Amino acid sequence: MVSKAETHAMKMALKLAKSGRGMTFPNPMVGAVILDRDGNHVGDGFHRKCGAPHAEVIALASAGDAASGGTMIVTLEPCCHHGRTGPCTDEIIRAGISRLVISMTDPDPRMSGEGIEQLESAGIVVETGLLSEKARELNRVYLHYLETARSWVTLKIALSLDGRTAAADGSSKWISCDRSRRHVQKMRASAGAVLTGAGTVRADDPELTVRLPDILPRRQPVRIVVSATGDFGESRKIFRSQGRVIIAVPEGVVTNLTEYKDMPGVEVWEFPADSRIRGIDLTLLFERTALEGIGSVLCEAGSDLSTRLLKDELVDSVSIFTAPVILGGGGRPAFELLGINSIGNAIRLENVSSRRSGSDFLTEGRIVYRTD
Ligand code: AOF
Ligand code: ZN
Repeated sequence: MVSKAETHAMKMALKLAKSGRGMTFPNPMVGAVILDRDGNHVGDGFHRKCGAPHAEVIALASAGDAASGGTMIVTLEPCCHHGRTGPCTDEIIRAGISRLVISMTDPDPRMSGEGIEQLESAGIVVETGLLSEKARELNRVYLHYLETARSWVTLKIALSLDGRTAAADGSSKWISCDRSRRHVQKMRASAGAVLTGAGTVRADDPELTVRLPDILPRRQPVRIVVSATGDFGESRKIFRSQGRVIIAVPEGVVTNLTEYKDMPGVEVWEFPADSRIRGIDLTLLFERTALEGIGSVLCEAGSDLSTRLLKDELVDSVSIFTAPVILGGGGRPAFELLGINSIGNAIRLENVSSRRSGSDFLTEGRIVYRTD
């Protein structure tokens, strides 16, 4: 049984965990609260960034002696392994915690369910599963990485009411309203990287930076441009802007890229050329971004790249802005053919939320690919 005070404390721990957003990957966001024997809040903590002390250790330090005989409420099963830091289970036992309320178990393969076992053998009463759906949603990037070894990919699209991204001549400024565009800036600021295709770079010459003064990020997100040929036309803004820019290309086109390679902040990532596809294998790209510590990638691209991402089952969630504008059949579609011939094969979103965004609507949801 979990008390009201413990549920309240778990909500607080989840909120605390969020303070580490964008800083913890490939580790999870974790928050912990300590209540003393009488249920008073005597300590709390969260995981600030990868490599820094775990939430449990910080909470114990802030509670000091008051932790003895108390309850720890923590959003993730405490670790029992030596990673970059020592095992939290030892610290919890040493501090004399008598009860532990955990939201979700830890799928880290180094754990194999042993964290809880160790704590129980030390005589600590353990409750698991409180608000676990919330904890899993909070750590979806971490969970996804453990499952796939890839970054989480969000596809962002701005559409007219009739599902078009641009008029027949390609013009699209500005389909969505000012408020939605500001929201996109926030999405960029909290993403590990922003991804686009060379087609968009050639057509729009974008910077893809975060520009609003009130939401200046600690750092600009990495920008990634995928290209099959290394041809960016006359567009140079993205490469000349501040921050890190990655050009992802198949091996062999690098000779076209000498001009960019020497620009400050610009890197070229080469991937094996594959004659069956034009360009690179995007699965490899997202494995590499994950290895480089980029947990989530926001894709803002044209229909070619968006279609490929969906077809390759690499889109994990979508954020679609729908604006009160009609462009008609000549307008550009968001996707090319996806091989969906019947409604039964439609791609359906899960965990869908829909809300107003100025004069637009923002629909967000996950894409779960069928395994059958
Ligand atoms: C965190 N922060 O607050 C908790 C974590 O390399 P390490 O030592 O930081 O270990 C990372 C693992 O520790 C992580 O995969 C997860 O299993 C566990 N819990 N990690 O970064 C925390 N509680
Ligand atoms: Zn730990």
